[in-house]
Amino acid sequence: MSERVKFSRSKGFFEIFERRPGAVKKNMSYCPGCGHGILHKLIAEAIADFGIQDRTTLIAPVGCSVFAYYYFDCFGIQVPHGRSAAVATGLTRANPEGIVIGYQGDGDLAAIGFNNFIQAANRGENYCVFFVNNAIYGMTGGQMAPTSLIGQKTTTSPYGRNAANEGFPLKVCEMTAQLEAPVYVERVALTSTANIMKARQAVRKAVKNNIDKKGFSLVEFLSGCPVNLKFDASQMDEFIDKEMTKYFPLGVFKDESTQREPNIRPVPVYDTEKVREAMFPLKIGQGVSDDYRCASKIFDRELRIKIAGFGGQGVLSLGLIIAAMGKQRNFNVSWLPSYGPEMRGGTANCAIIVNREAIGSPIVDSNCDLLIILNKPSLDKYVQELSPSGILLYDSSTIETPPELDGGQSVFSLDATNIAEEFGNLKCANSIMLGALAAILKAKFLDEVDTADIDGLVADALTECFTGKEKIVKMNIEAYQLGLNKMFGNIADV
Ligand SMILES: Cc1ncc(C[n+]2csc(CCOP(=O)(O)OP(=O)(O)O)c2C)c(N)n1
Ligand code: SF4
Ligand SMILES: [Mg+2]
Repeated sequence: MSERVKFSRSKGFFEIFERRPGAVKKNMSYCPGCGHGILHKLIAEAIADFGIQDRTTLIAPVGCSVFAYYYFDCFGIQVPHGRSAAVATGLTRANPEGIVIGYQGDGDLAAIGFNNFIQAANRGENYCVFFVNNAIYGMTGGQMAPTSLIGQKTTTSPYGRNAANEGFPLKVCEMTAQLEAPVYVERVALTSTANIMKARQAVRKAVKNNIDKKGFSLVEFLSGCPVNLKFDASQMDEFIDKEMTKYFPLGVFKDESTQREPNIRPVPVYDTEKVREAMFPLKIGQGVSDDYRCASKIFDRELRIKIAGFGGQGVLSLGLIIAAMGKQRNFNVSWLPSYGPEMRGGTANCAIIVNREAIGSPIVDSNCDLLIILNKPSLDKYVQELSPSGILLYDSSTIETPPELDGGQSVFSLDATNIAEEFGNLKCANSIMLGALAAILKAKFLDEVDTADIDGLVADALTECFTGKEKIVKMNIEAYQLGLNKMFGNIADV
């Protein structure tokens, strides 16, 4: 006997569910009587009928519908529990021509993902959410959901949900409809044929809104989970129609679909040059090519730097400038400030790591390659962290006695605070120290190319750190030059 297929499945589904592991490739994974299968069919039909398969992405949640992408013949993405709205936002913003369907259960949407969901609704993101309210956590074996009814027994509310203990079931449609942005909010039920036909219309309306860029649409589906609620299929429908609808009334809560104009957002920028311009403001001095990487030996391995002084001496901003220099030359950098009581008169410090490879930890508490110290308490506290081959640079206007070191470290000093005072701005002591550091690097550690590059690089980093503050940038470049020249003088004297 030959097999004749009278009704084939919608074109919105794959013919064969090849992505399903194992031998079963024709059936879905849902239990008999489950609402997910019915809703899948309505969505698949709508996608096929609107002819949008090639530009639709269905976001599968965590929950029983986690494998929705096995079935729908469109783009599919499976996201962490509750993160549907965040991913939908990225998808719709990055590709405004795409159709995005967020498919979520009550645990996924109304518990772990509620903030993501409500914020996306409030922003009027252009996508549609299909919310399966089966009043239970189906996948994990029947725990109480935010939408479980008062009195409903679940594995985590064995005596029945009690408003005094667990609060009231969340009315997601009612809450969403209160917001300005959403265009369409409706609750339907996946029970009788008449209800399913209404649900079908609701699916289509939401998808059409998405096609027309009308903004955020939500359809809530009262849906069966006969396995966890311990009903047969007809008892399940009766429970939904008689009990659930008492608390979750069906109907349209908001529909401005016809009044709304398309919601057109600014076109996203993919131009890498524009992104670079936005991240790195206009450069002063000589730029270098994008892929330039410092070739001097000193950059062959991770550089671990600590800067310390009194709060207010510009310790943290000096660290930021050095980190910006590394960033501008395509290094990985970390900058870890230490705040707290130290900002009120004690020692403030920051750690900077510059590395061609990934940085494991931003903490510098040993093996420090470069220690820049602006006051005596910091010297006492951090000098033991210097590596045996490290460089110590300290401010001799605040530290009178040079430290005694027993290893092969290099020690340099400059009376930066005094110089800053003469210069007319004490706040510039940090840039004077930066000049001193550049002089040391140029004289002892950098090759010719890096030596020629560093002044321009400092200017670029200052411009980045003080965006839009041209006078401050100019003043700090002058202070840097002053420190550089004085330090060169000191090194030459030695
Ligand atoms: C971060 C995280 N927390 C918890 C879980 C466990 N978990 C998996 S599914 C689920 C609830 C699913 O319920 P619902 O969203 O209502 O979907 P249903 O299965 O009922 O369709 C939970 C809590 C998880 N997978 N990930
Ligand atoms: S456990 Fe419930 S929600 Fe999950 S597939 Fe079965 S009936 Fe559907
Ligand atoms: Mg559920």
